[in-house]
Amino acid sequence: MEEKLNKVLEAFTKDLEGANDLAELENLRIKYLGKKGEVTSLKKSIAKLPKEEKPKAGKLINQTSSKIEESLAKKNEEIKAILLEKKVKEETIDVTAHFDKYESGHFAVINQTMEELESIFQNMGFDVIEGPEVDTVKYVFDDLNSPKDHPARSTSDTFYINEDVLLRPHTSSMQIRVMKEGKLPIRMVSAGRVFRNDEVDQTHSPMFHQLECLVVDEKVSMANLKATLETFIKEMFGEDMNLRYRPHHFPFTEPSLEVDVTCPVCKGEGCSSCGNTGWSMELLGGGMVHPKVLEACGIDSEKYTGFAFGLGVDRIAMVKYGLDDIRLLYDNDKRFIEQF
Ligand code: FA5
Repeated sequence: MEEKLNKVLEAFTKDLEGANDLAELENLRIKYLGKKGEVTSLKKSIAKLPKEEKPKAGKLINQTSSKIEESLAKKNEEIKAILLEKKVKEETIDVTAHFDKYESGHFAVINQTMEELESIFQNMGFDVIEGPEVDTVKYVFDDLNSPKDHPARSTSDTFYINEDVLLRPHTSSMQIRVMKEGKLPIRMVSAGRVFRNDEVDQTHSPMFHQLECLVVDEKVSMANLKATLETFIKEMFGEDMNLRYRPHHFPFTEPSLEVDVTCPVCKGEGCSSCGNTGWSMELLGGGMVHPKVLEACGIDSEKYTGFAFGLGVDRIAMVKYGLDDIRLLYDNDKRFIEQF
């Protein structure tokens, strides 16, 4: 029996050397220790041995089985280690390999301009506040002293949601909201989207942006309005920018004015883009707050005066960046957007 077992062990050792993967190991286990395996067959043959030889043969067979099992287990670990090493090598990340570049977005020009404007006014001591895009006829027209037959009230100019509620066509309703809070003095700006039934052209869009400015205090005068406008325009565009004031009419300011600045293309010399006037398109409207508006908001117009203006943020961006068409701001053409 001992001799037979030694031969089995010898054969197993040879087989084991040639085994290179886990499947081959399993085949070896079946070949030697399986139900019909060589060691198992010898075990079965014990029954035929003389009684006195049985214990020794049993012991030898068990020892052989254990040796085979141990060797299989050891080889199993070795093969697993080799496989793991191979896997790690194959899965190494090549940090120099090319991969698609991810582009991150940024604020649109309009939002950049709005933030720049707000920060200029903030530095001048103004509060920056936000307001609703959907507002009421009362705040947008009635309290702003707009006559019932004012053309801006018509449905052909303004987008109504119902009789009393509309998409604000200007940010001036924010004057009313702030004044009605009753905290004086007031120094505020409020920027955001506004909506008008305007035909699209080079300088008009049905959805655009305004920044409203309101100051109410004792002894506020037209000189304060001019000084504020001049400080902000020069801060935004540079010292060599001039302002042109033109008389105008708004129901909520008296007197009222409109403002243009030096043509950004020809610097005032006169060119085709400014129609040889040397001035930009109209940038803003403003004036001294009408006493009737102050009174509608519960402010004593004998004691307090104020100025207000509303500027077109889109047009400010056009002047700042030399854009000849407002549609560039809304077309989302990457060639344009990526320049900012
Ligand atoms: C107003 O909207 C007044 N609420 C401004 C105001 C405020 C006056 C406070 C007095 C006191 P106006 O309709 O002119 O005014 O518009 C103001 C600015 O918005 C214009 O100067 C222009 O820069 C811009 N704007 C007007 N319509 C459009 C449009 N369709 N597309 C782009 N910008 C526009």
